[in-house]
Amino acid sequence: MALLPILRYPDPRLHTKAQPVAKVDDAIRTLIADMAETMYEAPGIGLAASQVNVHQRIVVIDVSEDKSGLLALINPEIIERSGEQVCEEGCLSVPGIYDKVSRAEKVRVRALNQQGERFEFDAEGLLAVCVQHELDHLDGKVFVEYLSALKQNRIKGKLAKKARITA
Ligand code: GNR
Ligand code: NI
Repeated sequence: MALLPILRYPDPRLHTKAQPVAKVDDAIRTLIADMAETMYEAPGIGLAASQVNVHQRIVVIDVSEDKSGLLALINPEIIERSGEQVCEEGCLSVPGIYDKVSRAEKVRVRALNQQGERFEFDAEGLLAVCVQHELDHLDGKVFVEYLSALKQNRIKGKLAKKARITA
């Protein structure tokens, strides 16, 4: 097991479009275990491979309170969406910044599991938000891009200042 470094916005590598996983093998399963460890340690409720500079379509999610609900999704797709909800979002790649984003209330997701088998599930509420947030990462999109240009510039300024202090 290993903790992986998380890219910080506005790192341009966060805008890379991830490629589909061609074969679910031990290297992919090891990456998923390391991503889960990194997510729990952060702590966060989701992590996309893009955030650890691996540009393959893999995400881990756990919205449970006791680490009992790990979901690993390979090549995930949203095949149905309905309704609307506004949630205060945060992101491990944009530490300390929280703002409201409007998303679908319910989604149906199709993905491969760690055995390479296709499965589908319905998500709503926070799980649906997290799925949409993570799939955006795989397409190179960070939640702050839904905010106004003014807010995005303020966030870039804040994070740059923080990076200078921590460096
Ligand atoms: O830990 C996280 N919390 C969160 C809260 C509201 C909406 C989305 C998220 S995802 C985030 C982890 C992360 O950055 N995943 O990409
Ligand atoms: Ni995120």
